[in-house]
Amino acid sequence: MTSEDIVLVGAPIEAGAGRRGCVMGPDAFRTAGISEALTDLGHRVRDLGNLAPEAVERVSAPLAHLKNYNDVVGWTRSLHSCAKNLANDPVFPIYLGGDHALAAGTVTGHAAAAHDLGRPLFVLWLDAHSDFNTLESTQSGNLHGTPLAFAAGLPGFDGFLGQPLTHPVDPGNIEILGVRSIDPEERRLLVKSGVGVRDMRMIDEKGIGSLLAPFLERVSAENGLLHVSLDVDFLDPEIAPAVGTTVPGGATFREAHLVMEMLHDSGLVTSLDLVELNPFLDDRGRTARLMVDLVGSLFGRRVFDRPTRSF
Ligand SMILES: [Mn+2]
Repeated sequence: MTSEDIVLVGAPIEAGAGRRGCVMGPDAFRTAGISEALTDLGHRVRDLGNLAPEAVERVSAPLAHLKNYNDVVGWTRSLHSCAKNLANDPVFPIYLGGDHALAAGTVTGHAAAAHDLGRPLFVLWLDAHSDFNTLESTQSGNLHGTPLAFAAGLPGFDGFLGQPLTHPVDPGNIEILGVRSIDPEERRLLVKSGVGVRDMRMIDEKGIGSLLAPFLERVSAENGLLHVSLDVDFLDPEIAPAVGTTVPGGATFREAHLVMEMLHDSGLVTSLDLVELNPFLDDRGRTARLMVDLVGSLFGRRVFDRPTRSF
């Protein structure tokens, strides 16, 4: 596979979020020039258009407070199949969300494909939240708070694919970076599962680069595949207002680009989610453009390249 073949898959799901607007996300990424930005960097880009949720016969939610359960199940199934198929092609898929519930399908699809390839899948979750609630532990009932728990194989999610998840991601291969809002029960589940959690305080104390580097070394040492799931709310709301779940104190412009440049330099990333962009809340497209700029850094653009000057 060459990194030149990038496919864009729109997933206009908003059923997992607490407020409407993410349905416009894929088109906002397109309007912000995601294809052009990647093409300008020398990559070949194919936009597959928008996916639709699989039609599922009405399944009732296992618990009454879960919102839009049926819609999320349909999306999870179509995204799971799509991701599993794309992982077998020599392409780099970018999933344009849509809310973070889309990762229930993409991460598990890539995990299944990785198992068939005999390689471990690692997941870097860039997010203000850990999205590690189970169907029982979620207080809000918004399913975008649950995809990582599902992908890690926690119980209670058999309805998502209509069968038990055969190839969950090893929780020890998951790293959550930038988190600053975790529910008490989620925290307990994270600790018990052994997921890597690097919160903003650690970033302040150690620097984001020195937190990310050991994880990338481990992915490399174990010949892993690396799926990156980038939630808009990873970023500070001052620079990225277009998200329904803002939490103050997020990653800065410089920290976010450093992460993307380190990921590029590592050559390890094999698939990417861009989620929770809510264009209804944006300020003249600035969040969409920032997300596209970050994708540019992931694919080789150097924001902070300084030409050598002689004085
Ligand atoms: Mn999220």
